[in-house]
Amino acid sequence: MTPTLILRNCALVNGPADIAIANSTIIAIEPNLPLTAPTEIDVAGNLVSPPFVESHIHLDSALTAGQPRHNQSGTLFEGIEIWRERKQSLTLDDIKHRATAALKLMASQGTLFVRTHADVSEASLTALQGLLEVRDTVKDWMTVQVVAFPQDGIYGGPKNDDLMEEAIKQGADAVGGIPHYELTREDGVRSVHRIFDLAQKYDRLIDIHCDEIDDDQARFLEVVSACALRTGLNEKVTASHTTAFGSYNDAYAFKLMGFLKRSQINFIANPLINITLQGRTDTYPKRRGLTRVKELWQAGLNVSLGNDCIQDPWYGLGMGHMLDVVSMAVHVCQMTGLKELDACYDMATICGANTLNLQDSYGIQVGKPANLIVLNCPSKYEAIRCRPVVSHVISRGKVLVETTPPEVKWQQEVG
Ligand code: 17E
Ligand code: FE2
Repeated sequence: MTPTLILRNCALVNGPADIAIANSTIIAIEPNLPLTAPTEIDVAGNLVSPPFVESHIHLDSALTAGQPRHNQSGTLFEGIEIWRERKQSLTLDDIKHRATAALKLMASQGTLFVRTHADVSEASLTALQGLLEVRDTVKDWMTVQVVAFPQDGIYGGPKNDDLMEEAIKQGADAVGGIPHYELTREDGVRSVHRIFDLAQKYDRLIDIHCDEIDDDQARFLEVVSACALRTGLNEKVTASHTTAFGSYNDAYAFKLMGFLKRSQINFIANPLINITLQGRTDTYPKRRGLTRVKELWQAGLNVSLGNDCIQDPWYGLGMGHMLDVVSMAVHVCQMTGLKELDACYDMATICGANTLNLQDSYGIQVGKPANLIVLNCPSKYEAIRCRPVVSHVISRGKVLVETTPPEVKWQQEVG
């Protein structure tokens, strides 16, 4: 096969190499490749990485901050109230326009795999239909998974359960949930069982907003883990947020960790949002409100990262950049050792692909689809420290975006 694109002088995790691509597939990776291609890019020793994976975002509410008002308390619950008002006026065009703008921003920063939640507790299912359409429209340059997410609870309204099932029939990739926001603990447990029944009936993945609260009594994670173990769905299951895990007593956390290792479910932390929304009812000392990322990683469990929000009722800031998320994880989870820094970078790449169950088609290996990014720095460590420009985004074997790093020009002799 003759290459269509060659990247020269790449810094890869296993050392320097050239990468040859034919159409949309990686066909060779070795130093000083004796091949030529119509397009060759010298990346000059910069880091070439698999693309970032955004494993948790809400594209239906992205770019709506301030509509109809800003979140003053900074709590999850005020965010849900504001979104309940905003979602009354959703249209397909509104959703598609904002979701596409957010995806383009994310792709330009090196993210090519995204899992988004779509609120399905809104009677017209407009958010879901808009995001399913977007998933299809962008598929030649971006992979999107859509989770049917019942923001107001599966049992929070009389129609919500039926709406969930309808959303899955219409093509959602994963079944979502929010047990800590169901009206009672019993409803929360029942909702988890319902999610697993639906996932089995329609053969879908599971991604549950689980225990997103500082309440040390929020214990739906053990229910999710037990259901994963009993159904054998294991790595098809993801627990998002699990911030209460940061507040559990150590004896319970220790026991739970053993169960989690048996169930092999995935975890997603959203450090920017968790550090912002949680701890709001504390005085001092104020909790960090993040799940036990370092300990889950040390236990060998798959942990990935997400932005959760880009300018929405829960978080008025946000650029959808995965290196912002990685940096926050490093700081809040105190993962500053060299191996820990590397692990946090992996949480935004390969671990995200694991969460999305895409690992077979993800990564820089011969025979895999040619999706990769070039960062303007030599290593993962420098990527976290310097937050470099992603100079090239290559999707399906073609250059999708190029960004020229800024040039600093001193106008005076100093020093
Ligand atoms: N909805 C929710 O329940 N939790 C969140 N963090 C966001 C939306 C962003
Ligand atoms: Fe979320």
